[in-house]
Amino acid sequence: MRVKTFRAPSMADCLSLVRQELGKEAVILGSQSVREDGRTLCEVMAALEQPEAASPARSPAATRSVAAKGGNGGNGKATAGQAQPAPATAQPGPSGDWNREWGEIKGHLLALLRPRMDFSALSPRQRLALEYLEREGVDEASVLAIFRSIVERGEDTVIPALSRLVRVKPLTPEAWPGVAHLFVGPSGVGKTTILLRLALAARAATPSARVTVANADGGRGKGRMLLRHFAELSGLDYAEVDGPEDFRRLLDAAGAGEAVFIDAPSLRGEGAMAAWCASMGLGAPRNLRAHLVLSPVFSPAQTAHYLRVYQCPPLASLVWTKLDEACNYGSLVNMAHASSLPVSALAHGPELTHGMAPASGKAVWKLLFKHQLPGDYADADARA
Ligand SMILES: Nc1nc2c(ncn2[C@@H]2O[C@H](COP(=O)(O)OP(=O)(O)O)[C@@H](O)[C@H]2O)c(=O)[nH]1
Ligand SMILES: [Mg+2]
Repeated sequence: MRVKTFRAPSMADCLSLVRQELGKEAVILGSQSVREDGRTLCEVMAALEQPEAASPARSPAATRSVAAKGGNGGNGKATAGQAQPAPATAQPGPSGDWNREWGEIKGHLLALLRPRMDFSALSPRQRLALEYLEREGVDEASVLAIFRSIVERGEDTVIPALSRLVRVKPLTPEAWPGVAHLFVGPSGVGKTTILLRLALAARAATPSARVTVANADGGRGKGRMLLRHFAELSGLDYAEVDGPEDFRRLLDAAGAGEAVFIDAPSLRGEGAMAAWCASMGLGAPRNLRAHLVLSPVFSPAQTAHYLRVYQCPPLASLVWTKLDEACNYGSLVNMAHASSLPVSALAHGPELTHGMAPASGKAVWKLLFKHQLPGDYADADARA
């Protein structure tokens, strides 16, 4: 989609600029009055669905404006009817700056939509809840999604809209039957720890079942040693995964009922995990599910970046760790919205024997609204 803002002294002038530049198919996203050099201008944001085949020499700016009669504040460059660039690029570039430009487009759209998010359409309790979520670091796009969801359905409370946005799928054998689990995410976030916790939980739940922990982290010594050591101490099977053949074997074992948990390497660069999956023969794996392990202590920019690094075909859920070290939990909502993935597990301490709970709606709400960690109350209460 190509998005541009246009400025002119009147709405009619603006629309004629839009037609001239984007054609009859252009969609008007919004309009507002703006002050420029002491003059009031009309600003229209318009979009064209069809991407341009080969755009002409790309201008560094995408806001076109028609200066009001009488010039543009004395520099004499712009006159009525003449397009004048202003600093607001919104046309996607050919390569890696797509994400930055999409961020800008979203910023423009949200700025336009924000005035339409009229909190007076909500009940006082809903308003308080949304204002609270904003203070908790829930971003504008997510608040807007919740607001629209409530208003469209005329609901009385906030929780149903939040539940549609932040879905949960507990990381238990019942909810994920016959699949192997791959834990992906940045170094130090707690992948090996959560994997071992889950393996120990699987062992405790069914002592007769075979439970395998596997290291796919190539040459990384420390995580591998930790895994191997704990596997030996706890009677878990241990495996090294170096290529497609090893993965095939493990996936077959998982399909046959074995509990399989695999530690993935930390990677760098957007798209890196998808490339790694392809190199391991995991382009479209039948029964492998990857879980992106993140912590709310990361900044929003970092969390969004990790989603781009670790996006891959088997990615199926988000696991949140180090909840005990965070001061708010808005990122759980933001990432649920950005990724459309359910939350599957919540980790809240470094100990292996406890400090992890399969996700439940109630556990997420308690965290978000009361800052209560899953370990602060009985498990049964979290699942209620
Ligand atoms: N406070 C806290 N520490 C954690 C949590 N999960 C893991 N850790 C600690 O974080 C460090 C890195 O964990 P590790 O599992 O090795 O991370 P990995 O590099 O992603 O595999 C270890 O010292 C863990 O004990 C958690 O939920 N809370
Ligand atoms: Mg590790």
